[in-house]
Amino acid sequence: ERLSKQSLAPGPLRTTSRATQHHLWPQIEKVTQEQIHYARLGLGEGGWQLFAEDGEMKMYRREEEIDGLVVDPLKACHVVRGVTGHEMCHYFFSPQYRHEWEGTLEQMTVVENIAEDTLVFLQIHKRIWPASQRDALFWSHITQVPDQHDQDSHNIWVVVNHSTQHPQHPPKTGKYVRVALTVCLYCQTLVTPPANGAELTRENITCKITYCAVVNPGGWVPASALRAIYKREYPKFLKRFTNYVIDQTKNKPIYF
Ligand code: 6CM
Repeated sequence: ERLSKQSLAPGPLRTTSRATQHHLWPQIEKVTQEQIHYARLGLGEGGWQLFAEDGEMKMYRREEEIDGLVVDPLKACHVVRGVTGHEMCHYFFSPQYRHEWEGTLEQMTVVENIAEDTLVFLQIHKRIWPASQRDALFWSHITQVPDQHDQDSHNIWVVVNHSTQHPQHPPKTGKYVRVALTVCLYCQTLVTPPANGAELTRENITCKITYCAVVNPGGWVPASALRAIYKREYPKFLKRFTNYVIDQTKNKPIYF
């Protein structure tokens, strides 16, 4: 009964979480829908340039500046065997694993638990030469996405992170520069059913990942230094994160 009601509900997000009661919900829903749309757009239009490639992982950026600050949008595509999109998103969203894969992190605090699918994080990142140390305050929302072509499918999951403010955590001027970010991890699980009705194993599943990020550094960093940092750090992040999820899930039951 509950399921049929959910699939008849209008609009692309069908969450029943208590996050819908929070004052940030209209923004969370809007940004999440925009990010899903944006992740689904191809690389055809928009002048994306490939800047890093490693096996099936491809990373593209568009050079953009606002008031002299580099805010290059990034879009990465990857294909990872043996894991589901739900597993990918679970490890990306959940605070208990973050220190294990997020290499630029110094400190992380959950400053508000809005709902089980929606948290507000305050993160202090390691200082990377020659930039000043950064912090980031953002809400993070995990949700299942109905497939455009198949409303009954349950194989797409997404996590969206987007900067916000919190009265108890204003920027610490003079100590950290606060970055502004919008990040989306969009994951689709593809299943190749085994022949002769054999049991489904991790060999039969593949996860198609799209990762999009726009980070405004919040304060001046020389453009060439920042682009060099991104060129090194984004591929490092995506490889480390996906290998971490492969490693964590390999001996566990598949979590669709
Ligand atoms: O998406 C990623 N991580 C998520 C969980 O931590 C989340 C975090 C985004 C933080 C983005 C800010 C990174 C700042 C890194 C320090 C660079 C300092 C100098 C340059 C100034 C901007 O969405 C993975 C993020 C991977 C980033 C490379």
